Amino acid sequence: MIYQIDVVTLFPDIISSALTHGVIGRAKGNGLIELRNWNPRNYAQDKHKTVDDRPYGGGPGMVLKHQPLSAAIKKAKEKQPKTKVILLSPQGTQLKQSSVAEFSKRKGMIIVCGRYEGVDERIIMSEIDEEWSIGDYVLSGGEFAALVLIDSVCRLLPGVLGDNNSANEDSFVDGLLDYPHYTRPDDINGLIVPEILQSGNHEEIRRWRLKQAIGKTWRIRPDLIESIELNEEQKLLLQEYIDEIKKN
Ligand code: 4GN
Repeated sequence: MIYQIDVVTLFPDIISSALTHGVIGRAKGNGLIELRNWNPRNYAQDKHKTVDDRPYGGGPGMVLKHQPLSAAIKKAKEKQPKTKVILLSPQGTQLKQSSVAEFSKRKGMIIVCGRYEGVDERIIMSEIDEEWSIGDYVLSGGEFAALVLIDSVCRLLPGVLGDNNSANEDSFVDGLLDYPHYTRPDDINGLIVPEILQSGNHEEIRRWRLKQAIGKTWRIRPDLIESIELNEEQKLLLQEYIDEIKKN
C-alpha cells in the first residue's frame, strides 16, 4: 500500500526539496510514499494569477483567496476522494506522537498550507475536515508544519525505517523520553560509556535504559510522568533513580 500525500501549497519546492533527503527520500524512491503538490497559483483566474486579497474589516496583511485555494483542494481531492483534508494552523489540535501514529494508519493525507495573515474562513468552513497544530508558535506559512507532520508520519510506515522495530522504541511510544545513546570510542576526555552497556547483559541493559528514560522524564518533563500510569517495574526503577540521585 502506497501512502498518498497531497499538499496544497504556494511553495511546492519547499515541500519537494525537503523530502528528497534521508529515509523519507529513499521511501519516495522505493515507491512507499507518493507525493503530489497542488499550487493555488495555477488555479487563479486573472492574468496576474492573484491568490491573495485585502482583509474585510481592514488591518495589516493579506488573506488567501477562496477561489484559487478551493480549486487546488478540489484537484487534490480527485486523487483521494475519501481522505480527510487537514489545515495546519496555530488554532489546530496539538500534534502528539499518538496522533502521528493514527495518521500513519490512514491511506494518506491531504494537507493545506496557508500563507499571509490567514486563509478565507469559508475554506475552513467548507473544505477543511481537521485542523492540526505542531505547537504553540506562529510560522510564516504552513509548509514547515506540513513537513513536520509528513516526516513524523512517514517514518512510522512499514519499510521506511531500516530496522523493522526502531520506531517502536522511540521516545513517546510508551509516553517517556529517550534513554542516552553512546557509540565508540568508550572514553571521550574522561566521559566514559556506562559499564553496563558494555556488559553484554541484555536484561540489565534493558533495565538501565528504562530507568534512564523514566528518570530523565521525571526530571525534565514531570507533566509526561503525570499523564501516564507507571507499571510496577517502572515505579521501582523511578524510585531507584531518585535514591541514586540522593546518594550523589
Ligand atoms: C501552522 C501554520 C503555525 C502553525 C502556521 C502550527 C501559517 N503557523 N503551529 N502559519 O502548526 C496564517 C495562515 C498562519 C496559515 C498559518
